[in-house]
Amino acid sequence: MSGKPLLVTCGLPYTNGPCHIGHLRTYVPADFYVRYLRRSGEEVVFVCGSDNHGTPIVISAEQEGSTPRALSERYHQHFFETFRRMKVVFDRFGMTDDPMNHETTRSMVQRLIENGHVYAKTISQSYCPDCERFLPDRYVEGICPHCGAVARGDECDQGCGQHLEPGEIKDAVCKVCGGKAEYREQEHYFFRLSAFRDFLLDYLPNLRGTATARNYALGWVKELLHDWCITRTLDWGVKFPGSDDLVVYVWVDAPIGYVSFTKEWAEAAGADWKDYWCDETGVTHFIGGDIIYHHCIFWPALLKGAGYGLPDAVVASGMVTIEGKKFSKSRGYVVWTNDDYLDQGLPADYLRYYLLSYTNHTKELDFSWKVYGERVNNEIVGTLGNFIYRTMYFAEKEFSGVPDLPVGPAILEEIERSLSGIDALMRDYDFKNAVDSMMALASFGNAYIQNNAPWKLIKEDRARAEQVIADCLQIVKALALIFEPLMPESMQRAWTMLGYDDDIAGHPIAEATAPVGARPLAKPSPLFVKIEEAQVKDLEKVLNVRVDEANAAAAKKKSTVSIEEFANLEIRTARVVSAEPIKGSKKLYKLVVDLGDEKRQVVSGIAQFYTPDELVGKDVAMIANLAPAKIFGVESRGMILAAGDEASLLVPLRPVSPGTPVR
Ligand code: B3M
Ligand code: ZN
Repeated sequence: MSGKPLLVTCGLPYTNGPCHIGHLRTYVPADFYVRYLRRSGEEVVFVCGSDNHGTPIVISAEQEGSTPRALSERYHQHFFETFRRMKVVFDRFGMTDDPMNHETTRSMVQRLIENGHVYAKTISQSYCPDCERFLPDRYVEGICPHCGAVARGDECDQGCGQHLEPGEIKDAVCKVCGGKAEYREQEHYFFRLSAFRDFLLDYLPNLRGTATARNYALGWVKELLHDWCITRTLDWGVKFPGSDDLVVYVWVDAPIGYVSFTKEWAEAAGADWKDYWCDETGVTHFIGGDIIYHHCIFWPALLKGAGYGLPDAVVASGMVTIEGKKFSKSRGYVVWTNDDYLDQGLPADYLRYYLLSYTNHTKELDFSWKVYGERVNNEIVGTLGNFIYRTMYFAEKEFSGVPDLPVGPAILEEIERSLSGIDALMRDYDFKNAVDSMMALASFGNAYIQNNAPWKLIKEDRARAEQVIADCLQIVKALALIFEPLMPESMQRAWTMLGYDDDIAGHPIAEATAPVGARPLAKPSPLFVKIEEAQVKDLEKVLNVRVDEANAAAAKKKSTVSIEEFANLEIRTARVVSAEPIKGSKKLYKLVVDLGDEKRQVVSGIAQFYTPDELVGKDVAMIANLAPAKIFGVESRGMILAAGDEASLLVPLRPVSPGTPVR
C-alpha cells in the first residue's frame, strides 16, 4: 500500500441500457476487493457513478422520444438498484451530468489550457448533408482506416480495437438517416497527448494493478501516441470553456467523474477530497479490459497535465462470453442481471461466486448455465454448505451449542496459514486463486470431520467427539468471516446461525482464530439450495429463444438484391500461394493467391484459426472485384469468404482450376 488513503472506483456504466452480466465482471470483483480490504482493517472509499454523456445516450434518447437527461436518470436509478441487489455497495454513486462534474471538468480543462496542453486545429469531420449536422463519434459508422473492419466513429469495436479520431473513419454513413456522410471542416481543440510520452514511459512501469493493464499500455505508448481531439459538436455534455457550440469529449468528463464523486462523498462525510486526488494517490481503478487505453494513457496524462495526483493501480478484467459465444445484445447473447437472473429468484451470492471463481480476473470468462449449476451444486452447496451444515447440525443435536473447549492448535495454524495465503493473493489481484484457497479451507473442514467421524466417535469417546466439533465450529467461524466479502448475504446467515446477533461486516477477518465462545445454538438450516437440472434447462431456454429471435430479426432485415446487383459481384476460387502474419496484428494474414490469370495480394482476418501451412495450396472462395483497401498499412485487393465465428473457409468440393468463377 502506498500509505495514502485508499479510494477504489469502477468504470462508469453508460445510461442507455440495462445492466447485464458483462457489466458485473467489473463491479462484483471491485466490491469483493473493497470488502476484503475493509475486513482487513483498511479504510477504503468506494465510488462510482453513471456515465451520462456521449453520443450513444443522445441517440438512444432520440430513438425513444425522450431527453438524454430523463433517459440518464432512469438508467442511473436502474444501475443503482441493480448494484444494491447484487450487494455491490458504493459510498457514492453519482452522475457525470450533475453540476459537480460540470464544474470539476471545466476547471480541469481550464487548467490544461492554461498549462499549454490544449491547441486548436481545423479538421475535416463527418457531416450529414440531409440531417444538416456534424456527426460526432457514434453518429457515424464506416470502415476502420487501420484494419478495414466495420467500425463506429470513435472506435474500431469489431476489428482492431483502436480509438478513432474525428474524421478518420472511411466511407462514413450517418447513423440517423442512413445517408452517405461528407467531410466538412471545423475548428476543434486537441489535447497534446503526444507530449506525455516520456512521462508515461516513466509512470507506467510502476503502475500497480494487473500486468495486462500496465503492459498493454506500455506497448501502445512505445508504438505511437496521437493527440486527442477533446471537443465535439453536440449540445449534450459539459460545455468546452469559452465555446457555446462545443462540448468536451465524453472520455474527458467521464473519468473526471471519479474526482467529482469523491468530492460529493467527501462533502457529505466531512472529509477532504484532496487527500485522495493530490500528490501521490491511493486510487485503484477497476475497469473492463477494453478501456485500458483510456485509463492508463489518456487519464494519467490528463491528471498530470492539470496538476493532480496519479492513479496508483489499474485492475483490468477480461471479457465475458455467453455459452461460448461473443457477448452481443443484438445477436441475443446476453444475460440480463434483473430479468434473467435476480428476478428468477437466483441468489446474488451464487453469481458473485461464479464471476470470481470461474477464471483469473484478466482472462476471458464464459457464462454458461450448465457450468453455473455444476459449480453451485458441487462447490457452494457440496463443499462449503455441506461442511457448515453438518457441523452445525451435529453441534446442536449432540451438544445443544458451541462446546466450552479450546480449539486444537493444529486447527488454528491451518486457519492462519489459509488466511495469510489468501491475503497475499488478494493483494496481487489474484481473486480466483484467493477464492479457491477459501474453498480449500472448507474442503479441509470436510476432510477433518469425515476422517474423525464424530458421529461414530461419540459412541466411544464423547469428549473426543466434542473436541472435533469445537474444532469444526472454529473453521465455520473462519469460513464465515473469510467468505463474507464474496458472499455477504449467506455469510450473514451463517454468522447468525453461529449464535451471533450482530452484523458480520463489523468483524475483521483476523477474528477467525478468536474463540467462537460457548453459546447455545438454534436448530440449523442449510445455507444454500441446489440448482435443479430442470431449472438449468429453463434458464438455457430463455437464452436460446432470445438468440433464435435475434437470428430471425437479422434475416428479415437483410434486403433482397437484384440479379444485376449479384452479377456485379465477381466471386472466384483462388489458390493460396503464400500466407504470412502481419506485424502488430494477431488476426491478420497477408495472403498471395493465384487467380489463374494473375497473382493477388489479399489481407484476411483468419490468422487465429489457421497456420500458414494449412492454407498454402488450398482453393478458397474470394470476392475478386472488391475496391482495393489498405489494411494495417498493407494493400488488400479482394476478400476471402469464410463462415461463422471461427472463419470456416469455403472450399470447392471437386477440384477446380485457380480463378474459376463462382455462380
Ligand atoms: N462509460 C463504459 C465503457 O466504455 C464507459 C466507461 C467510462 S469510465 C470513466 O466501458
Ligand atoms: Zn480497426
